[in-house]
Amino acid sequence: MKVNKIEFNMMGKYEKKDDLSEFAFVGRSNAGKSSIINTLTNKKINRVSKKPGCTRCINTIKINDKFYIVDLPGAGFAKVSLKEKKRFNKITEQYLEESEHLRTVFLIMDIKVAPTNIDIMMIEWLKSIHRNFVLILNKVDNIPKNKLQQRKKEIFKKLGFKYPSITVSATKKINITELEKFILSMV
Ligand SMILES: Nc1nc2c(ncn2[C@@H]2O[C@H](COP(=O)(O)OP(=O)(O)O)[C@@H](O)[C@H]2O)c(=O)[nH]1
Ligand SMILES: [Mg+2]
Repeated sequence: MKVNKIEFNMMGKYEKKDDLSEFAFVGRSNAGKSSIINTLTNKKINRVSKKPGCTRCINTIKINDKFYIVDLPGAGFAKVSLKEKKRFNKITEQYLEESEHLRTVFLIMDIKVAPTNIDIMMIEWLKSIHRNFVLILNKVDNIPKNKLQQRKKEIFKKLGFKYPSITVSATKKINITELEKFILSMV
């Protein structure tokens, strides 16, 4: 993605300042959320945006004064008690429920191990609040080409539905332009 201008902001609570479209990224820790955002924007955003004490903040990344990438905290999700497991963390939930400018949620999954219980819970939760979402099946470079269709079949069979998805590799830059096109078509 050609990025001429980039602006970072961190919020401990969702507050909206303008009418630009937003695209949120969520995912189980280690699925590659940061890598995808970095590859998409050609920037090492994590290095700039990770402030100590703000792991529970929403990071917004304003691109070219046109739209926002919203990096949502989901880490710790796996560690919470069983009772709480159906929930994202509070700030992520509040944002997903309240944002009026959120076009799509990208749910980052590791294609090799997907769907994990956490992936399934996130999908169920997004459905329950009627949010549009697209599954990003990341790390496709870990799957042999001749096994890819089978792997995807297994994933959708376990999910019980063929949700919209984009298969990518952040590190090998595979299909990232598909993700880019999708975003730009909805800005
Ligand atoms: N093989 C492979 N590894 C990846 C890919 N994307 C991310 N990773 C690795 O997965 C690990 C977690 O990535 P990171 O972006 O920090 O995940 P996050 O916790 O979801 O933000 C890192 O070691 C990355 O290098 C990918 O497309 N292919
Ligand atoms: Mg990360």
